[in-house]
Amino acid sequence: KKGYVMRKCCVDSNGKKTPFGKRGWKMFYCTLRDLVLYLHKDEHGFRKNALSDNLHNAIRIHHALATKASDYTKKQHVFRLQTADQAEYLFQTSDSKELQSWIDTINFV
Ligand code: I3P
Repeated sequence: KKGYVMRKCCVDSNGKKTPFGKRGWKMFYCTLRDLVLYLHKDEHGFRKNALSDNLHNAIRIHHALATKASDYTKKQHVFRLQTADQAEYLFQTSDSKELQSWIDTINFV
């Protein structure tokens, strides 16, 4: 699965709240492959910058859980991703169909 999403970091992989200044929403072109969610700047950049992209913006989704973020009311079509290493992210998708599709893809790969 692939597509544009907005991402917000909430909790870092050390289990601590993401520091102020790093909790903004950022757009990425997201691809899911081999239990890793790769966040690229855009759909072209990810070939050229594959290595640096992958090092900095890869989220391992083995034993991760995606759930609708119904408690987050500032934006629509948002899901929460909790990873095995305690990190937590919010992802905004384009519509309710995409929301469910990302959740199912992440949870049932
Ligand atoms: C964050 C940015 C986010 C906001 C977050 C801010 O600032 O304004 O949009 O989250 O609020 O910290 P920065 O870009 O400097 O990191 P919301 O959109 O959810 O309000 P937060 O501190 O409550 O997470």
